[in-house]
Amino acid sequence: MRDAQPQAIFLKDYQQPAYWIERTELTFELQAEFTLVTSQLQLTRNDDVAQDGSLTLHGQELELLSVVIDGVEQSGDQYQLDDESLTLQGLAENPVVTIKTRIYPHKNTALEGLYQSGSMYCTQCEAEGFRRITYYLDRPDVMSVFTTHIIADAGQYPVLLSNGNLIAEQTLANGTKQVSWNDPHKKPAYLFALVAGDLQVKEDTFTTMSGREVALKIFVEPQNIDKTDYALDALKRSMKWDEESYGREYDLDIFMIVAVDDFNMGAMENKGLNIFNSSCVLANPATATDAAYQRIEAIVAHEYFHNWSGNRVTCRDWFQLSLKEGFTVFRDACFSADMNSATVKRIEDARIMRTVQFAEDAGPMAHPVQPDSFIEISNFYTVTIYEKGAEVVGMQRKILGDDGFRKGSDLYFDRHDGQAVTIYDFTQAMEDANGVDLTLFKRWYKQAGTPVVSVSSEYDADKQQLSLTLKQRCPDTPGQTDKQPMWIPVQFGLLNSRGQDLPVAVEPASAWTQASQVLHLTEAEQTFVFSNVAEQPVVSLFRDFSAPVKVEFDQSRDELLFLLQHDSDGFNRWDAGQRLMLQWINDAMSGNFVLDSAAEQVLRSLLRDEELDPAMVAYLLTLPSESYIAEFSAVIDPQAIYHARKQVRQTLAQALSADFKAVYQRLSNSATYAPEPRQMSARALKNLALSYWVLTDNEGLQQAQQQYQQADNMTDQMAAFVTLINSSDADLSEEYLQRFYQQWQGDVLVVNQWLAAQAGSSQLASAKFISTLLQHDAFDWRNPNKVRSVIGAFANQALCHFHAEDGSGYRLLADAVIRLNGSNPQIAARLLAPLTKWKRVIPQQGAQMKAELERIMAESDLSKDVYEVVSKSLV
Ligand code: B3K
Ligand code: ZN
Repeated sequence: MRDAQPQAIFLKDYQQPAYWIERTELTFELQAEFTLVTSQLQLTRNDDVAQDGSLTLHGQELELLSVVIDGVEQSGDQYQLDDESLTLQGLAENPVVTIKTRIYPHKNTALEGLYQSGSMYCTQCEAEGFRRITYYLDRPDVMSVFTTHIIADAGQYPVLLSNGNLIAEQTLANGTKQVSWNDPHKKPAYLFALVAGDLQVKEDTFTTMSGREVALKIFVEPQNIDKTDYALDALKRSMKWDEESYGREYDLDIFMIVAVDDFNMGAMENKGLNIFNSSCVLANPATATDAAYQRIEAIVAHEYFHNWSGNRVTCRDWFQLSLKEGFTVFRDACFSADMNSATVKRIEDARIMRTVQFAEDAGPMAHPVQPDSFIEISNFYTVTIYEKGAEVVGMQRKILGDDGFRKGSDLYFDRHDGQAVTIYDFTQAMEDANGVDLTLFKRWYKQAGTPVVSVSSEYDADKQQLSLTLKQRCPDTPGQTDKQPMWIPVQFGLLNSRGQDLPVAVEPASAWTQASQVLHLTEAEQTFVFSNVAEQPVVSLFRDFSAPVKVEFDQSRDELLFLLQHDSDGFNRWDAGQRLMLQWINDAMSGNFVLDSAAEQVLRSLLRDEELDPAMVAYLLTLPSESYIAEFSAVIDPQAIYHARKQVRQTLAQALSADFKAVYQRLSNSATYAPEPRQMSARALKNLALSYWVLTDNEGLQQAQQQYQQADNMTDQMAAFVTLINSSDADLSEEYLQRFYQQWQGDVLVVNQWLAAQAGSSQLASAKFISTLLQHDAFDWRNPNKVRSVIGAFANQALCHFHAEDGSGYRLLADAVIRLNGSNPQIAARLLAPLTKWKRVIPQQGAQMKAELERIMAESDLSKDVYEVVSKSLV
């Protein structure tokens, strides 16, 4: 264990800085062994805070070469230096400070600050990476105009990029090149970016709503130039969508994207120069699956949308992270819903909330959307900040209506353009634009944990009245007890016996928004009375996943089947089916699962319904995943879940085998592949049908081999590959593992999919198998994508192996975390999540998980990142 325990930082301690930085001029000299950084800062004293003429700048892993204040070089006794800061003294009101540092990008394995990815240089500065480049006020409320000069070898690094507009470019006599960029928009340092490399560019233009032409450029390594079309198209659609949906126009004359292979996250919204993990931007039909295309569309949009929600209006401090992330995820989700199927998108979002976010809420790292404290901010780029934050924005739209929400967002952007603000500035704009009081609603930002709503209903045939009683509670979470009731929007409908929605009138009328069919649950317990209800209806609650809550509502299997067939809300059709399937899986766990014929008929009719969106049918026929089932279990028994799910899956495959085969055949066609919604939807169902078909019929397996050989696209090839390697025929599995690698070993992104497919396989991925995979030439501990493809896929998907009874899976994960703790702490901490659930897993397994956490805790030199997650998990 480390000697000094890392300290928490608290929201309540926020203070403005002693100085603002008006202008920042940076010069980077990229040399083979190191980089020299000269930073000239024009400071202005902040008269709003008490002054003593000193200023503490952040800095980490820097070699300080010199400090000059207003032309006077400072001697070592004129400033204080430690591992994390540089404190200057005796500053005037508007001093100019020039600081020189030396840094070592090629030794930077944490991938924060300036580092090398393959043959190129790139940066990642959010949240606190800029302090690894130079001493600075590395906090988001300090916004500055940046000018950047880059000097590098002209042959090796012909492309030199930074934020804003190119203002000068020259080749110097000694074979070096110098370029200068200026970004006229004030921004925090976390949005700074620099790229240097021998890159090719794909170019296009976009004409904004006011008629300005913007140059669009995607820079990639030469071998990837044929993988840029889709991202460029998604970018143009995003730019247009943001103009139409939010009235937001792009504000520079150039927008650049760069693809890099070594990247901790998906992508980064640096002003005018987005940097992307190559897996989130590069695609062509032969190498990328439909899912990858959809991911690219969403992430390109997300980073672009940040230009307003994040860059123009930024966060005052990192406790406000969800201000930009929750809002931007909400915006990209609406964009994806508009580009594809809104219902399917909602199902996908709910699956993530219910598996990953609800799990986070129920674990030791549970935190509010606006946290009160953190040890390491990198640990707070979570599903709670992002996805729950997006749900909280979405609930405001449900409450205010689409038009009211747009008025609120217009006011927010206009009022705070160029500012660094808080989450409550966002809600204030919503309140002011609509004349509503969201005081109660704001509890969603401060209370951690997933609220539970329990429902009872009573129908009085004589009075033709239905009463619905809703009670809410929210479990204790670390540091938070006795939660207050939340404002929960409950979108609902009542179905008559023909499956149609009944018109309703609700009492109390004040708790009901008729236009959006939303009940407002704001108290611990409320009863809503519906009158003129001519027959006993089937109740459909939380349509469209209108609030991120758990629901306890004891509806019969017949009612669930009815909703699955008839609900006018597609989301709730799916939800009813999942609730039913969870019951089957529970039946299977207690050894008495039988598929009744009514359910079988309904599933069959769904498969035969050609009017339904095929992607929707695919979701309706997909069993809850093992992690989804785990979240609905009081105590998690991973082996029992695995076997029960497998049994139900096999039973469905058998009962519906002829239909799966027919669906497969109906949807197989020879149209040229295109990553467009209709085709993607058809492929989703076709490949789901194949995955069932192979379970019962040798013919299915042969078809999978044929599909593998004939596929002209990765979606079909990968779907066939996954079924083949998971077949019970070990020789067949091995044969296809080899064949796939032989074909694709030259394409790193495809090889990563190959790694993930086997590492996440319940059939293959024992800890021993994974250990062998870690020795493969295709694996590299320094590359986060590869670590995620192997260790991440293993610990999050191959649950029966991760939770092997002998503890080998836990040991493997802990070894990986210990190994990565030194080289890439962010990735190490992220990988840990599955172990943190130990208290919820059956005791004999949980104890072994805990022992591995203790082993990690006993390591010396734990990073802040890993220390925070492990120490909080062991409380
Ligand atoms: N804002 C970045 C996340 C950076 C995370 C740094 N640890 C990507 C995004 O959410 O758009
Ligand atoms: Zn984001």
